[in-house]
Amino acid sequence: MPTNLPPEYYEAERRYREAQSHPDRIAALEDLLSTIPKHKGTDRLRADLRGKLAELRRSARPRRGSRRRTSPYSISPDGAGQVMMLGPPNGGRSTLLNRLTSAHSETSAAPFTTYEPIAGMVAIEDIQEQLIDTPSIVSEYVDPELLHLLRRCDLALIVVDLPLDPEREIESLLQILGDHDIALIPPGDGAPDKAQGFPALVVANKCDDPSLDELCPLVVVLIDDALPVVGVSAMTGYRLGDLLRAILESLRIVRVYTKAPGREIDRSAPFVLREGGTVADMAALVHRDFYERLKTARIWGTGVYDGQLVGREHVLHDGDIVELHL
Ligand SMILES: Nc1nc2c(ncn2[C@@H]2O[C@H](COP(=O)(O)OP(=O)(O)OP(=O)(O)O)[C@@H](O)[C@H]2O)c(=O)[nH]1
Ligand SMILES: [Mg+2]
Repeated sequence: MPTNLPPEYYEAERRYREAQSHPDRIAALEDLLSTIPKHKGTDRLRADLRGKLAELRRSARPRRGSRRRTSPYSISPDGAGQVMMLGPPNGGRSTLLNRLTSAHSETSAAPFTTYEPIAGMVAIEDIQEQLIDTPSIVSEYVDPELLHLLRRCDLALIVVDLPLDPEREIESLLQILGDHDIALIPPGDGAPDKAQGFPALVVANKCDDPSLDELCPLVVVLIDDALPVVGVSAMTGYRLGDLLRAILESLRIVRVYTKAPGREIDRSAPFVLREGGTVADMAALVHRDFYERLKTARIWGTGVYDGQLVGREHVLHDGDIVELHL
């Protein structure tokens, strides 16, 4: 037990011990945490208490239907890609989720409002991708399940508070993830090699006033060009369109449209492949039979003449139109 704790700590600790109900215990533990000064000597104590708080919040969730508890982190992938927002408390992740999707996540000026992940779907041009809001990441405690979910995602959005201290927030987050062997890298060309690092964009939020835009290049310099930065305002909607385009580009997906011989192109819902995907990969998305029986395809699009006949291994490009021939 660190010796230099303030008197409020002992008072809050007493209230915590005496709390009778589950919600009271959670509230008292939150109070208790806020009384502890942040320094090396209190790291262990804060980590223990944050772990306890996470456990209390988890067990406070209502159990629906079956008695078996499924983790809120077991989110099934949906849409063309999974994008996970990460960040320190109060960056505005939940406000962004609410703004961009029809999902709802509670927001507040108080930190640590979000205590479990919440997913929603965002429409970007003609595709949908999954956007996940998460509890904030602080050095004292990182839920291992959050890191598992991150590893299964395609892209991370590091959401920081632009007017506050974005470079410190980014550096601290990189440090915390680094401590868990996760390096973030700019979304590069081609399919990401997750052994090299995890593709990420920085979202500098609360850029409510366009004059704050000037701060974004500064952030880029301060973080050594390590990750691309997009300045947005979840509150006013400023540059959210740019953010969606950046997400789409970073996901490195290829949208392909089908056409039956002699028919119109079906532009209603593209087939989505990863960059480098072939005609055979696309046939597999249509139907297993197509994948097995496909011989050739006609393509309209990039690097081919209109209606060019290609084989199964032909690599497709974004916007290509494909007529499969069995
Ligand atoms: N001025 C301004 N305030 C914002 C913006 N986005 C969010 N906020 C405010 O910032 C506070 C925190 O927003 P949240 O969306 O709850 O932040 P969060 O990152 O989900 O925070 P936790 O879940 O508590 O870690 C709220 O008071 C929001 O109204 C923004 O673009 N501009
Ligand atoms: Mg939140």
